[in-house]
Amino acid sequence: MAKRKEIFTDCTLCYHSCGTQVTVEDGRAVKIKGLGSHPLNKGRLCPKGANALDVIYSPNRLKQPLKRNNGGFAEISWEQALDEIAAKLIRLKDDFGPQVFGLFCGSIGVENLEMSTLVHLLRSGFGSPNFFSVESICYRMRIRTRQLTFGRYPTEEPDSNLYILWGHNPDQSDFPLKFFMKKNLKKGAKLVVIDPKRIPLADRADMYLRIRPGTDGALALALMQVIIAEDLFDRDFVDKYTTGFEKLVDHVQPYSPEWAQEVTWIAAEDIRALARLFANTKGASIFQGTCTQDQTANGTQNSRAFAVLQTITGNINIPGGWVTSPPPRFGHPGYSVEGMPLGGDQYPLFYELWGRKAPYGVVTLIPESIPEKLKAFMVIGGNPLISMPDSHAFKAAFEKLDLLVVHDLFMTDTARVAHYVLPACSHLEKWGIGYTYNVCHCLPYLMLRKQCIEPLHESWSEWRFLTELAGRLGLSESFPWQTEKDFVSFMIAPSGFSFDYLLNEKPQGDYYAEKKYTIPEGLFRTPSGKIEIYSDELEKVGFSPLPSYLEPERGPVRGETSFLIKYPLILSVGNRNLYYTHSQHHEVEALCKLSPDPLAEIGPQTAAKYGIVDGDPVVVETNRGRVKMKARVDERVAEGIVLAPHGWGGEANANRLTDVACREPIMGYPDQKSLQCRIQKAV
Ligand SMILES: Nc1nc2c(c(=O)[nH]1)N[C@H]1C(S)=C(S)[C@@H](COP(=O)(O)OP(=O)(O)OC[C@H]3O[C@@H](n4cnc5c(=O)[nH]c(N)nc54)[C@H](O)[C@@H]3O)O[C@H]1N2
Ligand SMILES: Nc1nc2c(c(=O)[nH]1)N[C@H]1C(S)=C(S)[C@@H](COP(=O)(O)OP(=O)(O)OC[C@H]3O[C@@H](n4cnc5c(=O)[nH]c(N)nc54)[C@H](O)[C@@H]3O)O[C@H]1N2
Ligand code: SF4
Ligand SMILES: [Mo]
Repeated sequence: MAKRKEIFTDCTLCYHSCGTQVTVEDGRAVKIKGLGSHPLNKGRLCPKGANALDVIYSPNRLKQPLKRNNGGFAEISWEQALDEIAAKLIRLKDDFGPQVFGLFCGSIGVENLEMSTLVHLLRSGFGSPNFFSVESICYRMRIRTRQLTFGRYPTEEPDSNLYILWGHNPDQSDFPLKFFMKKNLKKGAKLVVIDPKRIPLADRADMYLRIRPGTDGALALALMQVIIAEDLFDRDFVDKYTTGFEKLVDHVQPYSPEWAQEVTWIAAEDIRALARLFANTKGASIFQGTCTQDQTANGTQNSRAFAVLQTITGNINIPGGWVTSPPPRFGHPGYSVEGMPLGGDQYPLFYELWGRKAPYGVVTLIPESIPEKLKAFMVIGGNPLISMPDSHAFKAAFEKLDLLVVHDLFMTDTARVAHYVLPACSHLEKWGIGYTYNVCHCLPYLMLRKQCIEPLHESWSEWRFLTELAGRLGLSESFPWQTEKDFVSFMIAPSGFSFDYLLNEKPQGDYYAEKKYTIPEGLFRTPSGKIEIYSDELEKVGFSPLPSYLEPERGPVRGETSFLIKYPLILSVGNRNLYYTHSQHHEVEALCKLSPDPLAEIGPQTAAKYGIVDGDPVVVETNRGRVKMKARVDERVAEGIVLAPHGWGGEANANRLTDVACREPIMGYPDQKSLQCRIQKAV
């Protein structure tokens, strides 16, 4: 009789970490379904999660270590790969110092806590400060900025009375939030959508504001202006918990709705109406695009403005607002952050706040740093040649490396230019931690990620790979755990749960903390102990201490005339697609059938102007390159803009269009949401 087990674990095919139930028969996972008792997804799975077994058992999985030779790859043993990689790293360290070794984790790595912890251990043991991740392209900016304002990181509650989807489209990117919204909208919650595309959710919204990409900061300033001018702010809250409000009052005077109308394309009356709705709703929340608002010229200041709006409307630590529930506490193996990562001097606020140094380099600086500053690079759970801005610049730089190592499940575009490609375990093949305290879901919930099946082929987990490599580099002391389970137990311990408790008593996971809506003394860990509407820290590094607005560098206002004539359309790259996570899952047939083409979306008038009809093959071009996609002509999309998805490979890789040199000035993020392009029918 077949040996059958039902295992509760999480899905890591995107960062939401939904709960799943996996049926394992004779050592093979045969079925996966949503875990009913998990508070985030409550038994549901998105199409990616539902097809997870096709990812795990894909015939395209990497099967054994590969070494580049004569333009191709040869299969080698793990031992040979590790010996050669270690020897090369030691030589480079002897010749040039440890800092020439850069390490990169993708999105799976940021939220995949044990993966990034292990990578940090290797980095710091080796002596390099140069850890990179999607942290300098994704939502670290919002974390930093909320820390700056509140001294901690409050997040959006999934149950809200007013959802302001500000460049965030849960239908595609936030599967769990969709269901919270559905439930609350039925109960009478209100919905506002601020987006250059009238996304389907906007059809049932109380207000839809069609905004010019990259101008969100201007809208935010005008909202503040109205809320203050019409005396709609929460005076008690402001008096009790904030500093700098008086300066804000003077500061926002010039930013009238009429001014913002010119900048944003949104009617002044709509701006007034939204200000009133927001200020008059308790339990309202800005659901800030998870990277939309960061990857733009005004990124840091956008996030600051949202934090200030939540504050002056009194929507902090009340049900439905932004809430400061405690982040999970995990074991910290005590790795050092010595030496400054790339960009620490150029973008000091990204690197350091109140003496606390962040172990992240700035990814936009990677291409220009190779080969002088970086000579060896390791990519674990990421695909930067597709996911990072300016693929041409990244590829040209990676080709100059003395050593590039990729640890992945698949032969990615990045792996193709590597010297060594190492097969990685999927999440069902290793132990780990799944937690649910992230972007838009303030749910302090923790689950043990269980090893459900033995590693397939010759794939190794990060723990095994990095422990073995560390041994060869003389860094065994940094990796003291005998087994992966020991390591995960160590990581879990400070949460208050033991490994055994989460394995045997609460396999479905458990709340590690209680949410509290109070504001006790000392909650806001800023220097003033208050919410800092006026930020001395921003002032110290030479930027506006109050929320401000900067036009996109390449946009219609600041761009040079000749450039704008050549590239007349606004380009925003990176709208999410429910069926894929970035460059992943394109090998799953069922998903490809549901979403077969990379679609460049344009409005009907724009299409007509360039002689394009729906379904035409088109070329989109910027100053950095060109891509081929299929036109999607849709009246939902504002005229004069092109929305292009990222994550597709080859000729449809939209990061051929983005520019590593076009950066947000405070934290160095790439502008991917407000570039300029042209579009034409492909011949
Ligand atoms: N299926 C799937 N889900 C994912 C991911 C994935 O790859 N696939 N990636 C995950 C990750 S890592 C992240 S960071 C998040 C990203 O999540 P978000 O950044 O929230 O991205 P989207 O939900 O795609 O929403 C972007 C919306 O913003 C609009 N938009 C574009 N430019 C602008 C602008 O300048 N201003 C405004 N107001 N709106 C604009 C777009 O039209 C679109 O409707 O998604 C996560 N979820
Ligand atoms: N133009 C544009 N570009 C963007 C964005 C945008 O909005 N516009 N969004 C950006 C954002 S917010 C993000 S977060 C990044 C994401 O950037 P990345 O994280 O680099 O993108 P992915 O394609 O998800 O790459 C993850 C890789 O990890 C591998 N992998 C999966 N699981 C494991 C595992 O357990 N172990 C190992 N070793 N490997 C594993 C996958 O096979 C895949 O190759 O993309 C960014 N790129
Ligand atoms: S949203 Fe989908 S891919 Fe992401 S964790 Fe949940 S089921 Fe998995
Ligand atoms: Mo992201």
